[in-house]
Amino acid sequence: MAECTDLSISPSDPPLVAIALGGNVGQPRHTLAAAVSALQQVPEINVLRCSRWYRTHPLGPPQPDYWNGCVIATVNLSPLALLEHLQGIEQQFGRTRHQRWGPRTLDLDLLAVEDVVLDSPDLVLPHPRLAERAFVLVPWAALEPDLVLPGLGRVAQLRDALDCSGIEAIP
Ligand code: A4P
Ligand code: MG
Repeated sequence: MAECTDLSISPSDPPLVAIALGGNVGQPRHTLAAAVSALQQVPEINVLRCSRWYRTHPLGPPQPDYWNGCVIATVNLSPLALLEHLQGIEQQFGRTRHQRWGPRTLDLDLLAVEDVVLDSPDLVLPHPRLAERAFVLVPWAALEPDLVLPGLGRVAQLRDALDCSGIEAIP
């Protein structure tokens, strides 16, 4: 019988994940802080670090500026189960889906789960558009500049390849 010797992944060694937060409807300062609390209240999610918040020019149709940030956590859930929690929290904060890239109270995107590469109908990892998004990479690189993403490279290197002029840290 084959013996399993790879003990690198076990329930006591949950994977590190990065989650992007964004919103531009209502009171984003309050919503983003409350979303971090909601994440912390999920027993399987342990929030380790949260970036500061950034005011960012909107990508997509004309709409108000966004507030964006990033959270690093360990998570004892499958990536799909985590995505379901994120979508549940979005709904809790009144998120509705009218228009792609349109205004929203809260957007929680799963950026990466360790070095998992996934291409399923409901979940793509790393997040498929992260390398084009300065509003994602600026907060993330402040937390994990040296993280290497499969097929993409270092987070800070990805940030440095983009125009970050529309991103302003909120005091
Ligand atoms: N999905 C697949 N992979 C993932 C993943 N890794 N994380 C699927 C999250 N979701 C993932 O997402 C659409 C579907 O993608 C989900 O049903 C899920 O199964 P959504 O949140 O419903 O739609 P969305 O957010 O409108 O689409 P998308 O393409 O994720 O938009 P983005 O890229 O999030 O852009 N401007 C600024 N300044 N700041 C922003 O935060 N955000 C957007 C939305 C537009 N402009 C912005 C900002
Ligand atoms: Mg989204």
